[in-house]
Amino acid sequence: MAAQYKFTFGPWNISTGSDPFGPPVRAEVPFASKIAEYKRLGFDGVQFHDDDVVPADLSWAETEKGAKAVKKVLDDEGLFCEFIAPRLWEDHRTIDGAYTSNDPAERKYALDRSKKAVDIAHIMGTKDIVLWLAREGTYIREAKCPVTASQRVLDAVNTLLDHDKTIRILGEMKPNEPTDSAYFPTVGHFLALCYRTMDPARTGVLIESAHSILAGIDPSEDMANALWHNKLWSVHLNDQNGLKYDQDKTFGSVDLRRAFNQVWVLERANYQGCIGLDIKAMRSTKSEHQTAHLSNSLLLFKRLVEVARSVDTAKVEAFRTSRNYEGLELYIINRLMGI
Ligand code: 3MF
Ligand code: MG
Repeated sequence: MAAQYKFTFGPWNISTGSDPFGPPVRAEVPFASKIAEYKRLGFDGVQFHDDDVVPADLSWAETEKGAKAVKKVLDDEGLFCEFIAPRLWEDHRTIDGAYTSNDPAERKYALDRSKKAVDIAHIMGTKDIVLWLAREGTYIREAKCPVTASQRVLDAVNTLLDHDKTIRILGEMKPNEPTDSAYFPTVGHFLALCYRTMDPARTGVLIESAHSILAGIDPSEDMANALWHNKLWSVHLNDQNGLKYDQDKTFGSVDLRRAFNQVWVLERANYQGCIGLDIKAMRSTKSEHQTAHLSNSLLLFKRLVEVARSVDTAKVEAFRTSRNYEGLELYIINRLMGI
């Protein structure tokens, strides 16, 4: 079943378990061993940051050589690269943000590095560039001009669209963390930006469940609206227990109904993008179970697809016609409980 879906995750989803309050609890897994896990776990493709492929700031000759070597590893494993995301939040030159830093030299670094990420994507055989605007925001309102910041993000997107006329830009929006207040905090904000770019047809979104929840929006609502715009080009499915730090929990593990709603919307709208996961193992997880959060999420997604396909649409229509949403709710919950 679900043969039409392609499943992906990023190598950062197999992690050491370190958090802001404690050191690693699992050994670092070498890149080659992570790649070897994908097919075994039932995945088809890999999401990359630019520096997951090759370390940042190498010469172009070294970057090209390194990227070609990683592409060969993927080809040998029968995997594809879903997207490249410039990791603009770990460098000392992006402490105050990247495209929206107050320092022109730092803004230039961010743009140069992003263009290089586009060139890496070209070698890796993908047209999709994901922009998670991690540090494009502030801790206090007065630190940067927020109106200028909006223009700077638009200028950056246009610069990349112009740099390579074949790429697509996918904004991955998140309202906070690491900054207190992010520019373009929601999917809706970025969709509005898409229409102001030099090529709206090449700008869209990747929606992460937890990010929408942190913004107080049901992820299935965000997904449905982006699908209506024909701009939902990828997803990061996961789950989130209330308004706290970004948890990246196993898909469906907190709120099965909310997870089902996302699957329902994707299924009914004939979503064509990849099913990407962005999920962290619990810190307490032992090394021998360090990929269970990925296989469990995949299993839960597939089971929810089965539930969505088992729903009798004639029954749903009858409930709608008679405005019997109490009955419809019980019908859906019964399907989820296998009744
Ligand atoms: C942060 C995220 C990021 C992005 C990744 C690819 C580290 O909340 O979701 O994960 O998904 O950078 O865009
Ligand atoms: Mg994500």
